[in-house]
Amino acid sequence: MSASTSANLRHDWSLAEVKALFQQPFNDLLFQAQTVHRGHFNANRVQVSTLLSIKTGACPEDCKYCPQSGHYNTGLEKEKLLEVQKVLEEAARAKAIGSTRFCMGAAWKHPSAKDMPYVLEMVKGVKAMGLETCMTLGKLDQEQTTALAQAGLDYYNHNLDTSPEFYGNIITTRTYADRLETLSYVRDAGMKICSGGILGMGESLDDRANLLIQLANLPEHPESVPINMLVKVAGTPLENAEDVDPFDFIRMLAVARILMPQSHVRLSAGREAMNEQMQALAFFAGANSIFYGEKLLTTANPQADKDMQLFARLGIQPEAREEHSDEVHQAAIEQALSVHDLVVVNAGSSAGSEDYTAVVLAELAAALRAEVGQLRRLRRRAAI
Ligand code: SAM
Ligand code: DTB
Ligand code: SF4
Repeated sequence: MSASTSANLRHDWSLAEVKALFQQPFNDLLFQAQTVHRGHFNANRVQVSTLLSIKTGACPEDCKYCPQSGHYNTGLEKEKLLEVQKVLEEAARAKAIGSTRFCMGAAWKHPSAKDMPYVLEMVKGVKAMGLETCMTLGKLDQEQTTALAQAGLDYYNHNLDTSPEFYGNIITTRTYADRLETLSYVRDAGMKICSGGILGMGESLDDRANLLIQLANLPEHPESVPINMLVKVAGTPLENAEDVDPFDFIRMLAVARILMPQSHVRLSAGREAMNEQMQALAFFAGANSIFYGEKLLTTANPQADKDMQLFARLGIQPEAREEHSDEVHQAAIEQALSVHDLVVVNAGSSAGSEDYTAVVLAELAAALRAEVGQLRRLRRRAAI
């Protein structure tokens, strides 16, 4: 397959074709995936997103993999919807460690009318910080989808999780058709789709292939395709599920890359159980996105500095944030001014050879000292 233009994107994959990709010798599959990858992306850049659970636990759905389902006893402390300010603080932390997208997840069947205004405030606030915004809140209706898009939501995450055939073994409280409907609302509202699945729930090769076929045969490929390795949580029905063969997990990433050449394929949950060699192989297979920061929603993720050390050893650079319009900068400054007395705007250039931050801050401090001195003199004069 040629790996150059979007005209080559296919939406008509058959099970036989996709299984043939999976069943190639490992090196042939990886070579093909890496070739496709290089045709569409800089192979040494990886996008980094940070997750935050904005509403944890007591979910009415019965997803057998999920520590947040109220149907199972996983010992998780349930929490109410976080306050907007707290979410913005966490987003600022994510930005400070170099994340470019902030993904907010809620353990809901769907958002309620009561919660929507807060959720929309979160989107606006995070967007104003210059971060890409992503939410995963369960099923949406059309009105909610439009409201999220208007608030500035960039991505909506809603996973198909597995094949339509295997789905009923994992979830009974929400249908596959419901998930496809939510995805179509998200697309119609002009947002980007993040949708993928989980390996390690006892699914067959056909199920893995059929999940990827469902995603690739959508009218447009999801821009982001998270491939999760099941995190086995005690108390869930899948706590003792059989391990996935690491090479089969890499094969899944490689086939996702070949089927959806322009999408970001995310090496998603489960990295705590993967060694660095396996993660390097995942990037070679075409994964070019990760969740970054020490926590996923409720379970552990590698420490941020460990990830940066791995990137450095592999010569990988985190993907830069997208360029933003003047309006976005303006909104970010206004948002900062609404909570702080003093906002320092430091313009820089990625093309520069030196970091002038310290010089700019020193000059600003001198200017502020002069200003304060002048104010004091004026006050003294007024008092005489
Ligand atoms: N409640 C919303 C929903 O399900 O649409 C959003 C949050 S939910 C936790 C998001 C996704 O996380 C799930 O669709 C699933 O793919 C993934 N996930 C949840 N628990 C997981 C686990 N133990 N291991 C791997 N992935 C998991
Ligand atoms: C996705 O595909 N994986 C993320 C995100 N989308 C929302 C969630 C992983 C959750 C892992 C279990 C937990 O931490 O609760
Ligand atoms: Fe609820 Fe989402 Fe977990 Fe399913 S995956 S139980 S919908 S939080």
